[in-house]
Amino acid sequence: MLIIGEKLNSAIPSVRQIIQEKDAAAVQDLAVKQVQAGAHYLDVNTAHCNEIEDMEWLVRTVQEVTDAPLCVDSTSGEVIKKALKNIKGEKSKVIINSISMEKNRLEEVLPLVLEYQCPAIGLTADDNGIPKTVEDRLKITERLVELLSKHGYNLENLYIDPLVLPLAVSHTHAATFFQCLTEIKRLFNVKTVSGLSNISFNMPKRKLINRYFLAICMAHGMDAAILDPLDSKIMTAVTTVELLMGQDAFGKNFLKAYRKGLLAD
Ligand code: THG
Repeated sequence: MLIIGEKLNSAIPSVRQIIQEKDAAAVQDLAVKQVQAGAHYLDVNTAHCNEIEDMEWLVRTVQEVTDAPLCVDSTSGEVIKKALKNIKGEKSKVIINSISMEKNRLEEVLPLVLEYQCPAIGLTADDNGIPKTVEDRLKITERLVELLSKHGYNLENLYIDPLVLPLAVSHTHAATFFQCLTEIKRLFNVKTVSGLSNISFNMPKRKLINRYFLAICMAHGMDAAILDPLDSKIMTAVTTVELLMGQDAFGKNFLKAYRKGLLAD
């Protein structure tokens, strides 16, 4: 599974502070540690700061210490454009997080996805918000898939995020999400992705819930997750589920992690 490290996000108060203070060493430490812990991509988000200027600084600062590709997390076309301008290597490796069927994203962000032919996360939302039912989320997925393929976009680069809603709001929200994962793969054969934390909002033992949620998502074929790779228990869950699902030939990765002392009980 593709791991997108979530730590460089200005929604986290301590991270917001180091971005505002332009503490390059602290940002670079978080970047390097996430990659060492197994992140394939680093999510970058400055929405809670001076979004445009701070995105430019963050992208430049992170790239000084790692070649890991970035997942640019913003609703604004201007911000994503600024991030892409400052990418050192292949711009077509950047994951654009995100597009959706919302008018502003179609006008501002979709043209960038098409121009750079980047991988992109497509949210199942439109100007009416996040639909409640599986059917309505599949309808938005269909509209996104049709629109992108009409413009010649390679659908292998599309990650649909069916948007998880809190269990505390409805006890069926996780089950709905799992159904979306299955159906998106079956009907459109595109990849899927999710952030984890929303599921446990307003519940105790959030990390515990997030971890089991991730394991069930993986069992439903989820291709990527935005998570905290510095949480050794969640990374242990990823390694163990991949082993159990037959995705780890000869248990090589599991045994390697075991020998390095990385597996938490
Ligand atoms: N889908 C898409 N993009 C997203 C999300 C999504 N971007 C933002 C968010 N959801 C994913 N990113 C974060 C970043 C940080 C935290 C949660 C989600 C967070 N971190 C705490 C910390 O690091 O201190 C706690 C981590 C933990 O408890 O494990 O809260 O859904 N497309």
